[in-house]
Amino acid sequence: MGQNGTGPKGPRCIALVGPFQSGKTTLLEAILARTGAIQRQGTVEAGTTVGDAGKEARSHKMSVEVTVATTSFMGDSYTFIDCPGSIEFIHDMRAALPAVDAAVVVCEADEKKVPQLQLILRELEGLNIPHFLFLNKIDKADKRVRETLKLLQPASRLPLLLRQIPIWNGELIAGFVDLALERAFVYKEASPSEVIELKGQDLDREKEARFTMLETLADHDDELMEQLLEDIQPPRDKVFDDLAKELRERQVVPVLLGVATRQNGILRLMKALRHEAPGVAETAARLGVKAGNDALALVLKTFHTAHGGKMSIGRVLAGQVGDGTTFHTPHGDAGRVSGVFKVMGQHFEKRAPATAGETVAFGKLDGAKTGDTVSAGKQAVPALVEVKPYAPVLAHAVQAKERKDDVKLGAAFTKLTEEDPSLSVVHNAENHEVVIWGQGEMHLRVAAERLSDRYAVPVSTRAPTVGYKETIRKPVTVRGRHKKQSGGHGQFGDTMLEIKPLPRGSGFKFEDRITGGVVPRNYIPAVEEGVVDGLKHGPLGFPVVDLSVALIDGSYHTVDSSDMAFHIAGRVGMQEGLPQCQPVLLEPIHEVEIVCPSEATAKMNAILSSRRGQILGFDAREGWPGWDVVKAQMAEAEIGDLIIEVRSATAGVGSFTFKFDHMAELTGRMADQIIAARRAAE
Ligand SMILES: Nc1nc2c(ncn2[C@@H]2O[C@H](COP(=O)(O)OP(=O)(O)OP(=O)(O)O)[C@@H](O)[C@H]2O)c(=O)[nH]1
Ligand SMILES: [Mg+2]
Repeated sequence: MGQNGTGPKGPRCIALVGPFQSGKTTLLEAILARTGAIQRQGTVEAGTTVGDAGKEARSHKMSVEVTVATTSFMGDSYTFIDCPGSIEFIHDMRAALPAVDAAVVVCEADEKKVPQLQLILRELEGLNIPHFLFLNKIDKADKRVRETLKLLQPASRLPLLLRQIPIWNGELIAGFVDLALERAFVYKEASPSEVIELKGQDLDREKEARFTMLETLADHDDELMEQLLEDIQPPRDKVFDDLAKELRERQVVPVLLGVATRQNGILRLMKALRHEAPGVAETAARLGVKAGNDALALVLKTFHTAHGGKMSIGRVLAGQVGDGTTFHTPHGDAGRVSGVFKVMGQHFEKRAPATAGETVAFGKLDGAKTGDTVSAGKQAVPALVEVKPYAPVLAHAVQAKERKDDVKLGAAFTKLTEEDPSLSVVHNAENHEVVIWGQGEMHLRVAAERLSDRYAVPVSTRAPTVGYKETIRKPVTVRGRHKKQSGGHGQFGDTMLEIKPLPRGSGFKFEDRITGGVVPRNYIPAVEEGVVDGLKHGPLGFPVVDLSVALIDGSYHTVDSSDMAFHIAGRVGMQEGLPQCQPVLLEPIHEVEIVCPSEATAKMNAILSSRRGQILGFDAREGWPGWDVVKAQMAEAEIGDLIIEVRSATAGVGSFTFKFDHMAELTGRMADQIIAARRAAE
């Protein structure tokens, strides 16, 4: 039985989330070591952690995908989902969150990371996921915890509830007082903290902080409020019950302290999770799962492992999943489970069937994707959640280093985007470029590394081609003629074309103004095709748009004329006519909406101006106090690597969306350079 009367609630699934580099992977390591799942605590520096075991994470010393690890504590199983902190990899966290019972938000006393914290708390608040704050790295604390909380509070919509206060030894934090337990602990490295007795000033501070905690709890508990007003000490069990209730009802965010590298505060965190975090029944209810016996699971991540084939990590929300369970997804069949595995980072260990609450890997299940709802009943259960990836912000053109790998590359793209739906691949039919879109520079770099390492297709990347086009400014009437006399059958086609500019955005129009059958009707489609052919590559090197071409005259030969001859005649007419029409370059202009913390808004304006941006205005971001939206029109060429500047000016949290608006003429030196570069490339 727990200290608040609630007992173990079976297997739990807990997400470790938080700003970039706050210590999530280290915390997972500390938890695994503390609960005996691993012998020794590894470090991120030495590359010995259970998390970040993939080649890309190790080499960049940061998490680039979720790590899942299961341990047990006081007889219950706990699966932790260590999520990457970088906003570029946030989709992995967003896809995993719906299935968890609670989240531990690992953060630091760092003002610069407050917007990131806010971003993550927003996700949790939106999904109604109970969460704790774990204030990590307090070995480096340079301010009072209460000041830190003041700093962090604006990031959270819910009140932060400090439930531990530090015991200072000079400039260092030596331990903590648990305000609910009313007990003081002195940290011991890698072993349980030692209980001590509080005296003097420390005791006074404890009383005051405890009172503040109770006051916050009393905001949602009238009985407790009365007790406080009448100066009655509430029973300890009542305080624990309130803590659990208000966490689960998402009225407060309890704050715990610790040092992940030294395993300080780990046991208290585990006990808080054990006693206060909801179990799978509540989570299933939150997701709207209907009670039933058929197996149902949420796939939080799929991996294509080097040896074991595909693995789908799933939280079982109902029923039992064993070898041979056949799953369906709302969009078709997911396949048969071939092996159920306990997950420890990149290590998978075959195990017995999994029951509701457990988080395991399902072998094979080829049809499952990250985020899928999979069910084993006769009829597929509709998707419990749909996590749409954020719009991509950066693109690279990708090419297999060796031609022979082209087919393999296509298959690798499929696996890559299945594992990480925040990556997308677009084939540009116009120039045959294959472009991969993602959430930032590191995201795309890791994607390219994965193609090379995980899928054995070495690739090269470069900036994608900007969608330049060209148009004309002057009308012209031109003759397009094709005549060939070679031996027997000749070729003859003769056309007179009137080429005229059209307003921006009109595209292309073809008009047949032939009278008297000077060009027989059946050849006219061939002329049009030839003209269209001639538009593919204008005199400046780009597709030609916004013009009309009328076939006004021509002649034919009863024997030598053919579709082919008229097709060529039409194309020749365009090739001769267009250069006389004062061709001009067109560049795509997009409407861009940047979101950023307000203190970065001035910087955004400067960035936009330096990139030929036309600022349309800025506004407060709706529903996001302390954030702005800046709107601008910008040339596609300038948007290319815009995200890199936006991120660096906003401590990683700024982002943008964009939408094509119009094509605009570009003249002068810049245009000359683009045209020259195009010629050089051809
Ligand atoms: N001093 C101190 N350093 C810590 C503590 N916890 C983690 N670190 C260090 O902080 C750095 C980042 O730790 P990680 O565990 O990789 O952080 P993370 O949150 O997983 O990082 P991402 O997943 O990339 O966002 C490493 O250098 C850790 O050694 C701590 O409690 N105290
Ligand atoms: Mg990490």
